[in-house]
Amino acid sequence: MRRSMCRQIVWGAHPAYLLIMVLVFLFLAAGITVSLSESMLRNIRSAATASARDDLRLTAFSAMEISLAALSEIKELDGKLHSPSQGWGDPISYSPVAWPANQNVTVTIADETGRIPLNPVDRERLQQFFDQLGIDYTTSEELIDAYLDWIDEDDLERLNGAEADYYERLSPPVTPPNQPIKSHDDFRYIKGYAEIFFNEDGSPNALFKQFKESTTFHHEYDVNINSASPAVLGMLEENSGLDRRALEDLQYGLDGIPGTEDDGWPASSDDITINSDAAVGYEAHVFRITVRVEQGGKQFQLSALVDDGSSSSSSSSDSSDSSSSEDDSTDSTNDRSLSATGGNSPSLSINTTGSNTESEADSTSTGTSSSTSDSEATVLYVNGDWRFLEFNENRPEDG
Ligand SMILES: [Ca+2]
Ligand SMILES: [Ca+2]
Repeated sequence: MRRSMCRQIVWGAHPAYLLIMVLVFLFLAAGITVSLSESMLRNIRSAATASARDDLRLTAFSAMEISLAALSEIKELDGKLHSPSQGWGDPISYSPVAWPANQNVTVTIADETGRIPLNPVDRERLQQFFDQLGIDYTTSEELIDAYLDWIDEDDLERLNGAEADYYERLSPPVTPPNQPIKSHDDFRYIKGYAEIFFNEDGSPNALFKQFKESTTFHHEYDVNINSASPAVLGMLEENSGLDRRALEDLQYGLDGIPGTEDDGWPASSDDITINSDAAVGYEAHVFRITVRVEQGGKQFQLSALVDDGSSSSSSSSDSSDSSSSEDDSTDSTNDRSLSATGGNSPSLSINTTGSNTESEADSTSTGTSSSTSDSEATVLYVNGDWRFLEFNENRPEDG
C-alpha cells in the first residue's frame, strides 16, 4: 500500500519524465511495426518471385513435352526422322499451343547425329576430318593417338600417344582419365591439342570451334548428312564424292531458299549423288533440345539430350549408377560388340535389348559393374520412346 502510494507520488512528481517514456515506447513500437512490415513485404515479394519462376518452369516443362510429342508424331507420320525441315526444327510452330500471353517461349532442337562420333572413334573418318581442317597427316596421327591414350584404360603409350608418365611431368601435371570423356574441354589438356586448337592465352581458336561443332561423344550412328556441319560436308565432298550442289538443291527446294515449305532432304543414298556412303547416315536419332521461357526479365531454361531409343549405343558414362543388365544380356540376339580403334582399346559391349528396360535396369544397378559397363549408356529416365541422356534446368538470377 505504501509502496504504490510512493510510486504515484514519484510519477506525479515527474510528468515530463512519464511523457518521454511513453514517446520512447511509441517510437520503438512504430519501429518494430515498420521492420515487421518490411520483412513481410520481402516475404510476399519472394513468394511472388518463386511463383513466377514456378510458372516459367511449368511452361518450360510443357514446351519440352510438346517438343518430344512433335518429334514422335513426325516420326510416326514420316517413318523416320531425317531433317529439321520435316517440321521438328520448329516444334513451337508445329504444335499450336496457347502459351501464357506474357511469356516468351523458344525451343531449339539440334540434331546431335550430324556430328562425327568421338566415342568410339572411326580413326579413318577422324583422320579425314582433321585433313579437312587443314591438319597434316602426321599431326593427325599424333592427335588421334594422344586422344585414344587419354581415354583408354591402360598406361601403354601408342606410337604417337602419351600416358600418365608424360602428363605427370607437365607443369602443372595432369592425370589422364583413362576412360571415355564427355566434354570437349578435355582437349585442352591432351598432348598436342593445345598447339593446334588453342591460342597462346589458352582461348580456343576458330579451328577448335569447327572441331567442337562437328564432333560428339553422344552417339555412334553414321553421321546424318542432313544436319552435318559445313566442315563435315566438305570432308564428304572430298572423300566420298558427295555432290554438295545436289544436296543443297534438295534441301532448299525449288525456290532455292532454305527454311521454306518446299525444303526437302535425302532419305537414303538413292536420293543423293555420293560415291561411297560408308559411315554416311540420313537419319537423326539423338537430339539436344533447349527450351527458354522468358517473362518480364526473368528467364528459365531447360536443356536435354534425348535419344530416340533405336539403339543403346548413344552415350557412355562412368557414373556409378550406369545400368547393369547382366541378367538379361546373355540371351539377347541383338548384342553387338564394338571395338574402338587400336589394339589396346577396351571392347565396348553394347546391349540393345528393348528400349524400355533401362529404367528398370537403372534401379537395379549394382556395385559390381565390370569394365564393360563403363561404356553403356546412362539413361536418366524414359519418356515414351525417348531416353534422356542429359537433363539440366537452370534459372539465371534475376536482373
Ligand atoms: Ca590410357
Ligand atoms: Ca594406351
